[in-house]
Amino acid sequence: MPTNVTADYKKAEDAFRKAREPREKLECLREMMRTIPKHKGTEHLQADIKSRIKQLTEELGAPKKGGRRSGPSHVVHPEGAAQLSLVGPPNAGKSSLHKRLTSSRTEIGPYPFTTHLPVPGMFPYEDIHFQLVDLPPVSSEFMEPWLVATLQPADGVLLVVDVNDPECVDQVPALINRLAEKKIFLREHWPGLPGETESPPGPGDPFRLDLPTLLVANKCDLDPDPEEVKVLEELLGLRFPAVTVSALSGEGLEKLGPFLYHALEVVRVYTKSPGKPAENDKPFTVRRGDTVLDVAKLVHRDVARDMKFARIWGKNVFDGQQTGPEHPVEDGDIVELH
Ligand SMILES: Nc1nc2c(ncn2[C@@H]2O[C@H](COP(=O)(O)OP(=O)(O)OP(=O)(O)O)[C@@H](O)[C@H]2O)c(=O)[nH]1
Ligand SMILES: [Mg+2]
Repeated sequence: MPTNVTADYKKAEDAFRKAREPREKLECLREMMRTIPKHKGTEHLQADIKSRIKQLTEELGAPKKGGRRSGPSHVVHPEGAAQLSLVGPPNAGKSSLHKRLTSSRTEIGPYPFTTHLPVPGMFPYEDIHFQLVDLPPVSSEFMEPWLVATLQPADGVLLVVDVNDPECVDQVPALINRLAEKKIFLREHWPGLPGETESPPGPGDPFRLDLPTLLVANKCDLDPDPEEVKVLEELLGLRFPAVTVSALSGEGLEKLGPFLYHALEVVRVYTKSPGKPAENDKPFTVRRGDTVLDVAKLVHRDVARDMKFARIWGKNVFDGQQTGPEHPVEDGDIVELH
């Protein structure tokens, strides 16, 4: 990362890191390209930004000069409390899990490489949803080139393996390496779990992507030894949090929702209008540390812009307490935006 960049460039890069929406990311990339000092020291970065702009423009389906786009979009617009990608070797049961958890119609097959395109689906947990994206497999021989773009909006990865398959000892490291070559790093640390982040925060390569990862040991109906996944991790020197499940019998799947909810530090906020009861059925979801303003942004851009103050009912406030936009919200808070 060249140090002699301008404040404007740094600002654009910060915005890029924070942006979740693919479209917003594209705007930030364009701003990075506009503001980057054009000299020898930034040539690499300029090339990197350009190729990302090209890739994302194509993925977002901006029509080409000829009028039609080249193929289906591979970028899934994030929805719900968080977006989790199902990554794994061929035939591990990613699609079976997706179907079971989200009631999607993703294709399942007894042979490898059944899934060819990303398939989104919503996985309900209590009164919220997590978005699960079913993906084609990653193997030592092949990874879809667009997968890199598809993974960008993800908040985390469910690394699905079939521990009964002896090949997974080779498949998992191969998959981790393939992704790492594309600057995508599967991480053991989740924000809501104890432990240190492995990559130091602060400036670095704007295009590296660190994804908190849960190891999902599938097909436990075939070998119900709960130690199997520990043996695998031991063997491979991995320390991902892990769950043992069966997409077939449903065993162990009840652990997924609570895990994601805690590990991602999801905070549910219910909004209400003055003089009316709270809308208790459909919370807005943010993350620990997020503020009243972040909630307002989810309600509507104009609401966020025009908001003066809020009244809050919840655990850490007295009933109807008046707060400013920067007040951090707590899970279960009821917020009235003014
Ligand atoms: N016994 C058992 N079989 C399973 C389980 N989950 C998936 N399978 C079977 O494993 C095979 C592959 O399942 P898929 O869900 O298509 O696997 P995938 O990981 O999506 O495969 P690709 O799309 O090719 O990467 C199918 O025959 C499934 O029926 C499970 O929990 N237990
Ligand atoms: Mg599949």
